[in-house]
Amino acid sequence: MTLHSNHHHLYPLSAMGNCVSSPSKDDNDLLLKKRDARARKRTKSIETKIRADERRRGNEIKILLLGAGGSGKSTVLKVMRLLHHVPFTESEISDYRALMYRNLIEGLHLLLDLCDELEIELDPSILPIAESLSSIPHTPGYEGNDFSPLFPQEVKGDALAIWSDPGLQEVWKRSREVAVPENLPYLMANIDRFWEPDYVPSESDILHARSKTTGISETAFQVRDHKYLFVDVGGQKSERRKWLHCFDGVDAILFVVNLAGYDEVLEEDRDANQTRDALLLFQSIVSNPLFLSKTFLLFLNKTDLFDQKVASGLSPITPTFSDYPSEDEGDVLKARAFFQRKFLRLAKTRDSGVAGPPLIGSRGSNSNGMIYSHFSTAVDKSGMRVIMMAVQEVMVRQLIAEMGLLS
Ligand SMILES: Nc1nc2c(ncn2[C@@H]2O[C@H](COP(=O)(O)OP(=O)(O)OP(=O)(O)O)[C@@H](O)[C@H]2O)c(=O)[nH]1
Ligand SMILES: [Mg+2]
Repeated sequence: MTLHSNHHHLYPLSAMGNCVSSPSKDDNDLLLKKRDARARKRTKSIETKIRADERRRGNEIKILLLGAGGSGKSTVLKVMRLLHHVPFTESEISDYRALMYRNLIEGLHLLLDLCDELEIELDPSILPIAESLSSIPHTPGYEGNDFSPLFPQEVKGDALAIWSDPGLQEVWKRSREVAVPENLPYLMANIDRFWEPDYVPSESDILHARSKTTGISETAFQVRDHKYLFVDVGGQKSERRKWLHCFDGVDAILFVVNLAGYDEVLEEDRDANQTRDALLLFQSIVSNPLFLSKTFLLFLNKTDLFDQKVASGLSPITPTFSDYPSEDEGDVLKARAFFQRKFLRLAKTRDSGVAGPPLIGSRGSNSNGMIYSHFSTAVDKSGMRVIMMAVQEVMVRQLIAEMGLLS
């Protein structure tokens, strides 16, 4: 994980502080301690500068992805991979096949559990099917060669029968109370394809597949003259304490928000509203002293789901955000702007480049970094192409500006 571990030659600097002669032993000790501390500080700042310089020479741009669990960080990375034609290996494709199955079965299992919890009754004729589906494993079987997961034929019929039950649809509508994977309608709509013997996941399937990130992973892309290093972390609460390990030497924070989470709870904490959690998280990151001079890219994501939700009139905003004007319920653009303002207000010391063509602020060495916000739909490759081009333009301009300052 550590990218630059070859700077040990700098440490003797701090030892130099010890070469002094002074009158009393106590004074001397104190003096030495102070000098040591100063020297250590100097060493650290030199190290940081050298590291930054080295990365500049390699034209490397390091972007840290942050945001709550399920907001879409890993999906942004997947779409980058598709946009830059980094092919998926045979084993990754086979993993995605199995993941589609797993997402589908886990999603249905969750809904069936919820039936009991919410005391919603299924049609009596469907009960034996529900019973048998509940007991099947999440993972498909494998037969013969390791790369072809086996999807049992009867599971598909059972899944379709359960999904069409009015009771289960009722549960689905109430599922935001417990956070059910929102890719389930997509999976059910495409179920026939998954069961074909020569099924290969499409790009869209890969973007819709859900797998929680644990730990920290780095992915590099070469885009013309620049190497983009994306650092992806898990966003669930238990993962957040690991974030600290990757705060060093980043050029920008890409903060992803599930915009559609305004009436949903966190998967790992049913008492917490997703948007409130995201606002608190964003506030703590954007005001972190380490990041004051960093560029922020704010992706207000899942705009597709958000727009549908707001326009449907079934998920009003005012019950959770009473400061939203009730006469604006159902107005997609006003609702988008409302939440965008909420996030940007937390970064008020920064200049903002809201949508539109990217702006570049004056950036002296102690000026605050810019914030650029985008409404994104990470599962939409062509929409993301435009956004990622704008991001790359901002980052390259920043690099050029910083190189001007360094030289
Ligand atoms: N409809 C829709 N689904 C999205 C969008 N962005 C992400 N998703 C889906 O949301 C789910 C979660 O996305 P991830 O990228 O895994 O989220 P994450 O932020 O990496 O989550 P953690 O790894 O747990 O922190 C996946 O099923 C994605 O397909 C979007 O813009 N629209
Ligand atoms: Mg992830």
